[in-house]
Amino acid sequence: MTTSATLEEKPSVCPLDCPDTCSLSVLTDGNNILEVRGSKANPYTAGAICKKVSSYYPDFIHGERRLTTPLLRTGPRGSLKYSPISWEEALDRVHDGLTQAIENHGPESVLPFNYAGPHGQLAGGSMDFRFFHKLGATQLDRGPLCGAVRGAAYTSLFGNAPGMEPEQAEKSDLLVIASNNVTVSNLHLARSIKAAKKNGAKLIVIDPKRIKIAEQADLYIQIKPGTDIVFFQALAAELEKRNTIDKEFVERWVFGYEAYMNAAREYSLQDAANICQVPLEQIEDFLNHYTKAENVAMSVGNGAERGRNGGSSIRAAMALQVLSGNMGRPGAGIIAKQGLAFPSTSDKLRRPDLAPESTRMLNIVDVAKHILDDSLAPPIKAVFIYNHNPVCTHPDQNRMRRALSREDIFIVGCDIEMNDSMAYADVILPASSHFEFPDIYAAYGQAHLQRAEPVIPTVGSSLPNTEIFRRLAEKFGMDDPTFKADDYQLMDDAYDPQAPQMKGIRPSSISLEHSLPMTAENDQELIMCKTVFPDTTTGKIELFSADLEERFGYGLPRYQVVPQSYPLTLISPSSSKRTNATFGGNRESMGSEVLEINPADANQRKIKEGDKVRIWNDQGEVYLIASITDKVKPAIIYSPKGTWLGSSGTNQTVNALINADLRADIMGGACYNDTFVDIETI
Ligand SMILES: Nc1nc2c(c(=O)[nH]1)N[C@H]1C(S)=C(S)[C@@H](COP(=O)(O)OP(=O)(O)OC[C@H]3O[C@@H](n4cnc5c(=O)[nH]c(N)nc54)[C@H](O)[C@@H]3O)O[C@H]1N2
Ligand SMILES: Nc1nc2c(c(=O)[nH]1)N[C@H]1C(S)=C(S)[C@@H](COP(=O)(O)OP(=O)(O)OC[C@H]3O[C@@H](n4cnc5c(=O)[nH]c(N)nc54)[C@H](O)[C@@H]3O)O[C@H]1N2
Ligand code: SF4
Ligand SMILES: [Mo]
Repeated sequence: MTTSATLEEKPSVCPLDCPDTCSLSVLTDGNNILEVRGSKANPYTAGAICKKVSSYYPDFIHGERRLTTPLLRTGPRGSLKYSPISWEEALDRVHDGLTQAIENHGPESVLPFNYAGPHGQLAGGSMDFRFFHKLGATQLDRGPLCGAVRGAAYTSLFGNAPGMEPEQAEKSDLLVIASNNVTVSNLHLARSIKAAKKNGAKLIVIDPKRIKIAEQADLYIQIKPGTDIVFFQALAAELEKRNTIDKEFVERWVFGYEAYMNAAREYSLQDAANICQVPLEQIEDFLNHYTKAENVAMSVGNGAERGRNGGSSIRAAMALQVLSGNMGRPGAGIIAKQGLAFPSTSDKLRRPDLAPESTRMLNIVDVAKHILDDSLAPPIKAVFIYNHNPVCTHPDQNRMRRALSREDIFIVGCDIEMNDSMAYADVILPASSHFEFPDIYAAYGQAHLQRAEPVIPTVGSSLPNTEIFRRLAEKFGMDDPTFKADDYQLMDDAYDPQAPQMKGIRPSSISLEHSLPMTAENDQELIMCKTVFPDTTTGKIELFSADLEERFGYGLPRYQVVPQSYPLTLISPSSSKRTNATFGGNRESMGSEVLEINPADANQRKIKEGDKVRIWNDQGEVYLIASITDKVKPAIIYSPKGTWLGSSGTNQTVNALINADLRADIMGGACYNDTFVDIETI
């Protein structure tokens, strides 16, 4: 029995795919996670965490879905019929399955199918990458599932130089929040916004949905999704007309001004009002706030990237900050890409040099299509799913399920808990959670490097990803020291200990009680064009990108009209109950998910509050519960991402309705939000 004397608070870090990467304090009795709270080790997250982590983590670690032993499939794929086996047998079977594919079709017939489930550098991608590189397996371009469009939009302007830390927003006198559901997706920014507002700052929110933060806004703009490009280009042209372009800044720092403005001048404010479905007075109001403010901070989230105008919209939003000279001062800038502040040495950690030259690279969004393609040379014959729940998170869920149902491919699954994707695996390897192994954590929404030690022993016979791949490497005869590096060596391979921001501290010895701030030189905050500088080929901020022109024909952002096949547009953003599909198995998530719909659309279809509704298109159908609200625009409906199959009576989720073959303008990004559907009561 547990006595209070054995209870202990231990430091940890949240590993979920969330920009904030909170420092945690975990109450444990030595074997179990009893409570998860925020800690002050990271001054940005400073003791506050989201409700889902505090409420659902103990069940995630110790609940009935937890995988505690290797499993062998004994029934049809998806049937959840499995028998426990030993690690020895499991690893032998994985070895045999992969070897058979390699012998018959070559190493590229093996596909590591992983995304970013854990954000620790070790669990997220270290020994596993070394193993698959050495094996010569097909490589996966993972960015198109999330982040690559927004990331490339940013780096096309600034190169690999970090944007402003979210804390700096407190020094701004105007905050522009576009396509970012702050209170759900990156809640600590809401705290900085609150602090800024207390100092008198104004807030503008641009989002098709009147999200929670919009309730506090001085101006809320309910934009039509996919049209921000026009909104921001028209504003750029108007700034020029009003003579409020910061010419000095542009002269010194900007490349491609004329080309950009030429394109922007095509749109008047009235065009923007028409195309973006925004009242002209609101656009005028935006301009008044914007030109009056001294230091504007802008956060452009991922929402807008998930459509065909994604890259263009995000670039045009960021370009406005450049044209107006909102850079070079504390509180003026773009809150983005803090990840670039960390001195990552990922090649040393992941060793891409071990892979044979010209190993093929596939877009992650195309995986199901490729698995089903018998003419692909070589075909995909073995799939290793880990750090990823593709059945619940990819577009075109039904195609993904058809692909993973092929009996002639060998599927390995590796996860912490049983889920809808693991249910397709031939062999399941139980992974330990981050509470059970050491790891090091950068972040993608703030600039503090953190480290954690395990707070409980491994649960059941689960093993950390690093150890699983060490053992697999050994099975495959990879006996070089590269494949034997322990977790602390891997940490030291992940970041450059000589980088000034490391202050002489080895990554593996970062304090567990204090995060390490990734500052600019001489401990200064990250201020573009003052303490950090554009890292582009021209050394300037590039409003015209030769690289995006060459790769995608998008040297400049450009609006395209998106053809619509059904009357309603379905947006599926972050849910406060889940991180992507993580915690989707919790009972709070297993009931029917909500569908938000405008009263006009509901009335037209005789839908009443709380009705069970059927949402469908050519690809699938889903049952959801109608919530009628004017928070959403007419013709736009909302249902959050990350539900599991069992949550809808059709055994499909909204991801079944998303077309996997549509791509954003740049980077081959998935178009979750270009989903067109119709809806009826059932
Ligand atoms: N409809 C819709 N769908 C979307 C989006 C959308 O906007 N709309 N957005 C997308 C976005 S933003 C993203 S990032 C993707 C994310 O998609 P996924 O990466 O598939 O989602 P996650 O739930 O974050 O994580 C996947 C799995 O990693 C496992 N995991 C965590 N830690 C470990 C570990 O240490 N070892 C192992 N082996 N497994 C571990 C978790 O248990 C979880 O099952 O989904 C996308 N899907
Ligand atoms: N609680 C929770 N937090 C999360 C996640 C989660 O699943 N749950 N997921 C994490 C991950 S992986 C990611 S990538 C981030 C994503 O987090 P965010 O950056 O917030 O992105 P989304 O949630 O996709 O969408 C945010 C907002 O964009 C709006 N939007 C959609 N299209 C457009 C458009 O064209 N223009 C404009 N102006 N707005 C638009 C939507 O209405 C939505 O309110 O959140 C992370 N944080
Ligand atoms: S999911 Fe995000 S907000 Fe919640 S604890 Fe983790 S890092 Fe913090
Ligand atoms: Mo994401």
